[in-house]
Amino acid sequence: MNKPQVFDLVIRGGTVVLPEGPAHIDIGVHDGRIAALGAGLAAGRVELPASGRIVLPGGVDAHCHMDQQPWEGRATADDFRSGTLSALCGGTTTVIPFAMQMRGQSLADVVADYHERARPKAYIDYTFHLIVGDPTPELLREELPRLIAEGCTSVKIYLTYEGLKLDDYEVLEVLNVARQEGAMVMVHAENDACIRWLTEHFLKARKTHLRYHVMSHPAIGDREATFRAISLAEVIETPILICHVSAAGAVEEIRRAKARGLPVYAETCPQYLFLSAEDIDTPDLSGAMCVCTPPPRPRENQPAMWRGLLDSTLEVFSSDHSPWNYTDKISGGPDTPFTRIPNGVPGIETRLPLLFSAAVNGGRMSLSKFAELTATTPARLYGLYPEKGVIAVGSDADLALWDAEREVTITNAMLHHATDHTPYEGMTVRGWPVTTISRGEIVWDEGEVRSEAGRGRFIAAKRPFTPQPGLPPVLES
Ligand code: DUC
Ligand code: ZN
Repeated sequence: MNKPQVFDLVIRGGTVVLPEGPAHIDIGVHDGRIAALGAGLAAGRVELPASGRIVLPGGVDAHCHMDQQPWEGRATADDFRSGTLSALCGGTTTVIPFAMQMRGQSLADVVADYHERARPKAYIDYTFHLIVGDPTPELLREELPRLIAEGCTSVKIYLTYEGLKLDDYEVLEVLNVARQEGAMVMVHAENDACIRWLTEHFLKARKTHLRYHVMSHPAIGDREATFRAISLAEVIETPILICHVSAAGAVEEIRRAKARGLPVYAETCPQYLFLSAEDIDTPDLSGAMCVCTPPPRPRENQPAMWRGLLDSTLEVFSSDHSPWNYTDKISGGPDTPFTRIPNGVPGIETRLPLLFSAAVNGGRMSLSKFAELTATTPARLYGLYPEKGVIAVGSDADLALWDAEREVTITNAMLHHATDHTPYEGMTVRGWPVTTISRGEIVWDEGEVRSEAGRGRFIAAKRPFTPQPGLPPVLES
């Protein structure tokens, strides 16, 4: 990239988190990209002083839900306007929500509709994961390869959930297309029969309290489903990523698979580090704020999640932002049974500050590791790197300036999502993103939104893996 005569923007004198470590340098921006990195850069048309600030790559939130189809008549609170606004106020500059196909729907229609929903409203850049809930022969043969070629290069599948779950045969079919197309397959790995059997058992016994949500989604079921997903991917010889890993047993299966050299990747989310099963088991219904699947596990499970993050068994840290209103969660009144509570917690704006405070300021994690988990690795695994996820010459100028010392007590009132609660209400964190820059534009600065809905762009993701012609060699012989 040629150095321009005058930069559009110079971010001056911050501690800039490069892949090799932090450096005290300036960042010169031209045409929305990083044009130069170095000390003493020439003046820019706009100068942004950053001394005392940590400059991180803008976050890539690779698992978040917004404006998804209603669940039992209840719509998510966030559309692309409030969802992406909340993201950028929390230091995130790229989001990857889900275009969700359920049984009987055309995935191509769902994706076309999702583009219409996102285009006029998104504040920041985005691409889509494809949820395949109905892998018909036509979808596998035509739609899926076409949508992957058009820039949605990751596919999510479910091993549970009515209307979405695939059986093992269907999983193999999707994995095989992904292998041939060089796409990533993300798996929601819970054991469906366990969940259904236990749920029925509890309901028959009139055990409807929230705590039975946790008990009907046992961690051993996640471990089994994780091992099964890994095994099916091994048959097809294709990479997979296990989503929202919640429990020690699943972490162990992933660690073992990696040790065997399998291309298995994994993600965890704030709710498995900062919430626990005890938060759900409340005498009133307030525990519904923490109901999601897989559920947060007993508190003693949390150290295993931290170990998984720190030793890179879990290499992606996403929000799984699922913006259900609390009022909708408990719309069945004081006796709302656990089965009637929409699953999911909001967290797109709090994802990065929660981790920064506990991990970086807590002395567990370097700044470079934080950048890797929250931006660089998700960008790589989902075909957005090096445009997104890294501070490097030529990359998009997607950046967040952090005040590492700022203490903030989280309240729902200060957040920018449209959801009526946060499960992190009252938690105090140290470290907050005070300025966010998207493609060289300052979009959030010291509490002020300086951006418009609709400026975000769809990013056609590259194929993260090399397409493999034909069957895996072991099946050919
Ligand atoms: N679990 C999911 O799998 N997706 C959305 C929310 C949730 O809790
Ligand atoms: Zn999700």
